[in-house]
Amino acid sequence: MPVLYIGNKNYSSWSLRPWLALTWAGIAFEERVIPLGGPGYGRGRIAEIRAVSPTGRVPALDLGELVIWDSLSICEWAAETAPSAGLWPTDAAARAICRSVVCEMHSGFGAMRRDLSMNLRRRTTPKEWPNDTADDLARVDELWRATRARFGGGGPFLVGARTIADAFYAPVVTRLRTYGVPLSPEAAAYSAAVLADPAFRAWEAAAEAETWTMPGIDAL
Ligand SMILES: N[C@@H](CCC(=O)N[C@@H](CS)C(=O)NCC(=O)O)C(=O)O
Repeated sequence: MPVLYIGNKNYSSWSLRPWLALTWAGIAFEERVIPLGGPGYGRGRIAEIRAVSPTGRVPALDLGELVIWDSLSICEWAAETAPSAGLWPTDAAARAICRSVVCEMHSGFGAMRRDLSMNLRRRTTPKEWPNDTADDLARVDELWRATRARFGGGGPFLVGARTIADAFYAPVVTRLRTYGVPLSPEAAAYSAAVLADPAFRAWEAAAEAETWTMPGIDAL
């Protein structure tokens, strides 16, 4: 059975994405959590992770004959392994937009990721963000509104039904909740749909039960 190596569920945003995609696709897998933090963290030098992932980072999916690293590659493998699961939309235009918004997340939003670390258990009050972070947050709201307005007629997710795009923005939904970021009504409705998803709720319950803490992130 494939083994998905992930970080702490409270903190590891990159791990949540393929975990959702595999779960939504109904692919059986075993998960193994490796705690983040400690010596080598942030440099891909945690020894326990380096033993299972060539980058020293999670997520990594061990298929026995090969290891797939990187959140997006694992989601792509899930889409190819379970083509009928609809992890990418069948409509070509919706699929192209899903890939655009996934790539935008995978390669961008650096300021938001710097200032609003994923921390599922935490709640803070709204505050003023640096300009680059505020720009990222405004772009997220705009991206969700525009995608839903054009493609979201068939359901509550970005292009209606759940896709890899929703897996990629699920950690962002939790960040906006953690840090009390004000949302447009459309973005708030989209967030509520993600937060109500049964697979997401299972991950969240496990995160709440974890006892590891990363004090640096809790101080942000
Ligand atoms: N581009 C990678 C990023 C993976 C990543 O940065 N993972 C973090 C945890 S969320 C990690 O393993 N950090 C350990 C380290 O940096 O030492 C992906 O999409 O999978």
